[in-house]
Amino acid sequence: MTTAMPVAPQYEDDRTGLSVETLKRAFMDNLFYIQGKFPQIASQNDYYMALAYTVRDRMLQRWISTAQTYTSQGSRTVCYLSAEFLMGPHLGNNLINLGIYDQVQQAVTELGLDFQALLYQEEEPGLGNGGLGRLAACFLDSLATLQIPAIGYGIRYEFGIFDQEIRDGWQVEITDKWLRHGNPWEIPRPEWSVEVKLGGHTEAYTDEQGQYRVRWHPYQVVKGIPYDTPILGYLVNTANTLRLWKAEAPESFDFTAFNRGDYYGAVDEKIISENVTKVLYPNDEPIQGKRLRLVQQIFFVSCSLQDMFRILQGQGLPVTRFHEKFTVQLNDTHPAVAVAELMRLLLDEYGVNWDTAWEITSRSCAYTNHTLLPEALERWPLSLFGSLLPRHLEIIFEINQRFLDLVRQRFPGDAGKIQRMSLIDESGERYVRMANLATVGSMAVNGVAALHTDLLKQTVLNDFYALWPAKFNNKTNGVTPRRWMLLSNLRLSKLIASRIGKTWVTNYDELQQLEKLQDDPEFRQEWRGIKRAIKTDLVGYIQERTGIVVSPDSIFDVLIKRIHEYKRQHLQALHIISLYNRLKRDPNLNIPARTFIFGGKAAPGYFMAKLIIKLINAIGEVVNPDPDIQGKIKVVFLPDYNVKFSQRVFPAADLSEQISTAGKEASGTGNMKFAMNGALTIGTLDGANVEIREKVGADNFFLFGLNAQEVMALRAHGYRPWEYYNSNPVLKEVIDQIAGGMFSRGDTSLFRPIVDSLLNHDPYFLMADFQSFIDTQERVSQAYQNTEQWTRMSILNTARTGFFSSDRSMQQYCQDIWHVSAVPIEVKPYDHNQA
Ligand code: 4GP
Repeated sequence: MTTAMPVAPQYEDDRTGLSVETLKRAFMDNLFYIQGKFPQIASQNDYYMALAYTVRDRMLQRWISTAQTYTSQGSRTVCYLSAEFLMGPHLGNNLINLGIYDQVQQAVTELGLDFQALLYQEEEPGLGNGGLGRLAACFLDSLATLQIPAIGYGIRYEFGIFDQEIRDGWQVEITDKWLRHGNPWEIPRPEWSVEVKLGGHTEAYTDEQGQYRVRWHPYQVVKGIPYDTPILGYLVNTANTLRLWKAEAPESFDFTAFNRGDYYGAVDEKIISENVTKVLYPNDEPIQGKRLRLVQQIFFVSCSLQDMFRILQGQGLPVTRFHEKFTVQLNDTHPAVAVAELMRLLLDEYGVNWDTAWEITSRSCAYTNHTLLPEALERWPLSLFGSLLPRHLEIIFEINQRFLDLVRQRFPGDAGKIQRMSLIDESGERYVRMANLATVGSMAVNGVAALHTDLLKQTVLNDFYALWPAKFNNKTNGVTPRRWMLLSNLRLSKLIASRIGKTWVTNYDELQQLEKLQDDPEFRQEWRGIKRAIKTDLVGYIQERTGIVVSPDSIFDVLIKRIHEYKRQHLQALHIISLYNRLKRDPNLNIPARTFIFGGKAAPGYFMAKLIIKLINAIGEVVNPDPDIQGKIKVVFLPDYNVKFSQRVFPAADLSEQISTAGKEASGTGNMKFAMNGALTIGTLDGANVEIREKVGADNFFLFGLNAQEVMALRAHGYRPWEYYNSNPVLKEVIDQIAGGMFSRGDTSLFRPIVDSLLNHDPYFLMADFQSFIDTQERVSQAYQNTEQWTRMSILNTARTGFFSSDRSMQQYCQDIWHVSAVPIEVKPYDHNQA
């Protein structure tokens, strides 16, 4: 019997058409056929889902055509390995990139629904902590827009970064159940599942050709299932893939246990396996001993590399051409075990010899460092590493031996160097040093801002730089203009487009053309009008979330980012108190009103960071209701900082706080988003602030504080923070007030840890930078009163931040590190009956 292929229905007009009428019909169809609902009983989430599927349907043609093209052309592909992808809500971004934002808004509105509310309904995938994960998301957007073949590989955490609530001024962590209503953007691909081995022991043997080989007998096997999400470029046909791995128990294992009659054992196995991708680890906490975290790393790395071999072989290419087909970017050290895993796959699974395997591995991998903080440099206790990855440890030993031989040859008799450069830290308990592994196994190593790369070369990786200077390069971060301008600041984007056209969205340097408008009174007025309208929106949001009433005419002075002592949120707290004291003494002080807006999560185990949140809220409690200061200061801590939230805040800021201790912030990317949206920066010479200041001009940037050299010198010569306390009455008063219980209802113990830290160690030099910060804030207040001049500076900030588009970053990676080029995609109408 022959079975005829089913014939696809012929639509009168394409079911993925873009006319408003087709969109409306598709939306109602999806509500009916996918959600199984009709309007009378549909929830807001049903409507959101119907809309999301309507949009996804319009992306699939591009997605499939992209995959077909890459397959048929065997395109060289960037594989971006990252333990975090902080994508933010997909819907709005996809509408922008498809170019159908206006039509869809119209269709939804004509159906009687609130378009903005539907956009806001999306539960964002919080699969990252902060900068590093968000950077990965911006990079994917840019790669697709530049039509570069790329796959983002990561982990599909069931629970992303916790949601934050503030109760009685304290942070409370709530589990992030982002998947509870389903995720319309992903497609599972169980047919491409792979298995990852863990634990057990290895055994050497000789194969038929007389070759020395190693077999690994694992204790446990975990199955990885890929979930794919399309990543669409802006107004191009390219739709790349974000492939996230979910862990499950392999069926074969369940069955063995089941057949033994051990039903519960089988179920246990399943639970243990599924735990692997349960939860994202918050950073800024010691990772030592977090076995599951190491399991997550090897899990997603192994899944991803095996997936690449599947693709390679699917294209009929030999494994020895791996490095020609793929370039593997390691986003920090979290995926650094890729060096050992790629070696293992080549040696043990594909029988390649050591030298060839090493050649392939070290020509495939490249490593991006994101932090100089010593406590954040990953190292795994050797015992833990060996018990989980016995074969990888053997391989790492062998890499190390060969590598140290090279070092001895180049630097004879330098035992210190050998000790520092070894992949194994032997100074006490033994550790595997992941940054050293990544550096040795990579063809390129980059920092994320000019200063950071310099410091990397001079300090943390200095020995490696001396050995391989050409390996090191800088790639200053960038952010995508699609999400951070078009989507989050549509009003400003439209104003810009009305004057210089629309091509700036992908040629960001074109924003420079705004410079000629800096003195145009009408343009300035429109510019101000937009800022004020956005601020007014935020006023409503602040009131809704916190109950605090603020004025859109005050300076919106914003500090949003992870809470960390090096980022110095508490320096701003000291500033607020000093300003409060001045106003109490002189209520008629001639300064503009300020709204101090904070947002950010603290790692759940980071005591000081959580205490800083409490301090900020405690200051607000005292200051906000005080009638003496006539509303001139308001302190707001907005809870649950995430991508969705930040899209409201960046465009509303007048002043961007980038006040980390110089030498500590690798780059920063929030600093770029603020400046693009016309906020002026007050900042130290740290991370990418240095380059932002260079680009926007020193006159349009409020610089304060010690630079990185000065910080190092002060530390080296013996820093005595209490001397600043003793000699500066303003600072002394502020510290005494915190210590004396003024913000803790008389409790002198609550904020003691902050006070003690500042007076005795002050590892982040707040005391040293205090006066400079206060003076510079005073300059900000004066500058704000000259409205025309401020507007001019704001326009110039936007006009001169073209460099900070992630399109530029990605172009540089493509040219200097990856050597890949664009592959334009042609979309052929899909013939349902041909496929
Ligand atoms: C961050 C850095 O702290 C930040 O300066 C940088 O802009 C960002 O990476 C992207 O490069 N690091 C992390 C982390 O988020 O988890 O180490």
